[in-house]
Amino acid sequence: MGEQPANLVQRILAGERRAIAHAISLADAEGPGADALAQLLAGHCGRAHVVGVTGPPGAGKSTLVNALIVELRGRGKRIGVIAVDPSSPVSGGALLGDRVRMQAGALDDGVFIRSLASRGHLGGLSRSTASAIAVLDAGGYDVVIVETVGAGQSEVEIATLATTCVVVVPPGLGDEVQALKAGILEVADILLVNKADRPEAQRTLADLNAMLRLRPAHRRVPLMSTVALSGEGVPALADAILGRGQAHVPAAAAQMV
Ligand SMILES: Nc1nc2c(ncn2[C@@H]2O[C@H](COP(=O)(O)OP(=O)(O)O)[C@@H](O)[C@H]2O)c(=O)[nH]1
Ligand SMILES: [Mg+2]
Repeated sequence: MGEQPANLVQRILAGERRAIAHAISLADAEGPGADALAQLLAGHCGRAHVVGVTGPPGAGKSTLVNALIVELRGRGKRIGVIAVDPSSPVSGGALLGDRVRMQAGALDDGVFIRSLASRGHLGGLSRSTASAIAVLDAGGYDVVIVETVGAGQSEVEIATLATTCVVVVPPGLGDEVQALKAGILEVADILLVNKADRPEAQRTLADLNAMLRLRPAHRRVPLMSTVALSGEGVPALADAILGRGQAHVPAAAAQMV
């Protein structure tokens, strides 16, 4: 890798952006250096709150992640983002440009965004995603957000990696909610209807609410709504996410690397 892994790890722990970027590239390439690095990093992980954001294409996940970055930066959190969906890249808040530009200095230092190609099995999170989470965790990012396209298996995988899994449901899914529900209910820590500005959103919220009420009380998860485009509902979502604290240490992140 052109540098001793132990040295690279020291630079990651010091929060050096170039070292973090390099380490994620190594992990992504799954080359010879990746395993050694992963082993060295494993002991420095488990501090970050890993937030999975999953759901069907077009639900507004990337837009929501942008809005969450702005909200969480405003609360002084350092944010790492891994987007396993190169089709709609997370921009770091371009959609909420003015608010972000006002804190551009802080943004540069406190936000690290990286897209990874989704490889391996269909829609799946690759092993390199777990490694990238570990790098950002060790690099001192308080919240690591992972955007993945919900496609069955990847939802289950993100649930094993994430402290908090937010399943984003677009309005108007109708019958599709029926099909989705088994999968999403198993993995969701927070169920979120985005695009709440759309008239069909009320119906979708009611459907999901009815579905949740059939569950035993201890298996009901919060049902929330947002307009990611305007930021409406995002502070409440951030409260709900952060309120879960370190619900569990994502040991899988350390083990899978
Ligand atoms: N009306 C409305 N459109 C939204 C909202 N959030 C995202 N969108 C739009 O939905 C489309 C898909 O958004 P994107 O974030 O790329 O979805 P992703 O595929 O789930 O990441 C884009 O055109 C967004 O501008 C919202 O809250 N309301
Ligand atoms: Mg996206």
